[in-house]
Amino acid sequence: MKTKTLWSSIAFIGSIGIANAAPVQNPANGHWYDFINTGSIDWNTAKNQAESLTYLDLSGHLATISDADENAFLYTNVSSALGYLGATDELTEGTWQWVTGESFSYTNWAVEEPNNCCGGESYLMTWENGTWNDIFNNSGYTSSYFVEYEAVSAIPVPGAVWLFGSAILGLIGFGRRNRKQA
Ligand code: MFB
Ligand code: CA
Repeated sequence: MKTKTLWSSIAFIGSIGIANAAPVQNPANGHWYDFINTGSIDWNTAKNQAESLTYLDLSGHLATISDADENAFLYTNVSSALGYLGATDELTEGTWQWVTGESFSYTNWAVEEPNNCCGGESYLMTWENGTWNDIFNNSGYTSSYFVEYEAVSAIPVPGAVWLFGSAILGLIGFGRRNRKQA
């Protein structure tokens, strides 16, 4: 093999390591997930980046984990490498919150975590075995994040729309009752 060919092969193989694969869908909830390796990133930048991404018209956010199945799906089918997840206790130390506002009930902390180590760690990351660790915003431990794509459902419906909707349903119900009586 010529030296030049050898070097481009090595460069190509090297690039596979940081190439980002296509999102994969979790059949359990229909959401899509991806592992984005940036080379270097802090948690807050990863959060902003994830929220600027879309896939199939679905909005991205740092992945949030509801249960053991979702955690296992991520670890098994998306990546077993170190990456940020969408939770923080930066507002109140010890009170973890998902970036989406979902309830923080399921956890998969590694032994002795979260330990708020070394002056304070407030951001969530995975270890290679899918367990969780609290880490600094910019620790250098990971340069990657997990993004989750789903339809945004949290758009508040104004009260007037509900009133109008119930009025229409009321009219339909009234019409039906009248027909039955006739
Ligand atoms: C440790 C972890 C500890 C801290 C530290 C920065 O692992 O166990 O809780 O997050 O990293 C090496
Ligand atoms: Ca920790």
